[in-house]
Amino acid sequence: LSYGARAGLPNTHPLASQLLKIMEEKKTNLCVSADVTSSIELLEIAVMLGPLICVLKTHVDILEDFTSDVASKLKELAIKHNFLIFEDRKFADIGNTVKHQYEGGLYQISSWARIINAHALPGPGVLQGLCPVGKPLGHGCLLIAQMSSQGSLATGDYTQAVVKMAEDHSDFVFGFISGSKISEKPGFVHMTPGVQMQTGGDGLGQQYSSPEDVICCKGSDIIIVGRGILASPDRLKPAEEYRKAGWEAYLKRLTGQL
Ligand code: UP6
Repeated sequence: LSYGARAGLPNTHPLASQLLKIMEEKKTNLCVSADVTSSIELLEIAVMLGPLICVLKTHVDILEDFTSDVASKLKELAIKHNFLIFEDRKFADIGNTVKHQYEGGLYQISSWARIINAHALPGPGVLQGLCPVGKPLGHGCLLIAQMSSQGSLATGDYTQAVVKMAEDHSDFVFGFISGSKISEKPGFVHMTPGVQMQTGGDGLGQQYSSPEDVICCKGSDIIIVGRGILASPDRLKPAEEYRKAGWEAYLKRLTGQL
């Protein structure tokens, strides 16, 4: 099924629907991972790459100079360029703690990030803490079902248990962080990190697959690319190359030329 067709299915979460529509309209399944330490640089990335991406992923706690003004500007850019903001916070604590981490503290993540993610490790309590904060705001959560890092313990039965937890909480969970498609339910969106044109690793456990492999062979929906784009002095050119590679891999999958 095309992204657009999946957006219109009755069981698709409204946020997944919005995301799939953006992907179809902008012809992009690229999420840029804006792993920078300066707020100005983060905003520059959003301005420059906004038109090419469906999602901008942040790690707000690596910024050295975060203010609520940065979050407001990021929100404006997300509206202007039609992308969603994903704070890659990887919540992994008891419900009461993650609730505070999501809505409070220095970052007030729930006031600006449409998408967050969580580990399923603590059990459903992690979602019971996050959901009452995010759901009324129309936000959604991805569960981390697999990781790209070498030796990850999120495999096999664990991954299957995560799929079950997502299905049981599909009013708030709309997809997964995973290396491949792990649920047959077309409303769930799969996002995959560890993507570069050059496969290999980074010497710190990261392992890379190509856009073609991730989208076409493994059946994921969105490629998450950080250093593959950020390491280049001219970020626009590699971003467009990744957008094109991801989109062509999707078209190839759709037309069955595997
Ligand atoms: N990320 C992974 N692997 C996972 C989950 N998340 O790499 O299993 C995140 C990292 C980083 C980005 O925290 O922000 O995706 C990947 O960046 P890179 O493309 O520069 O390796």
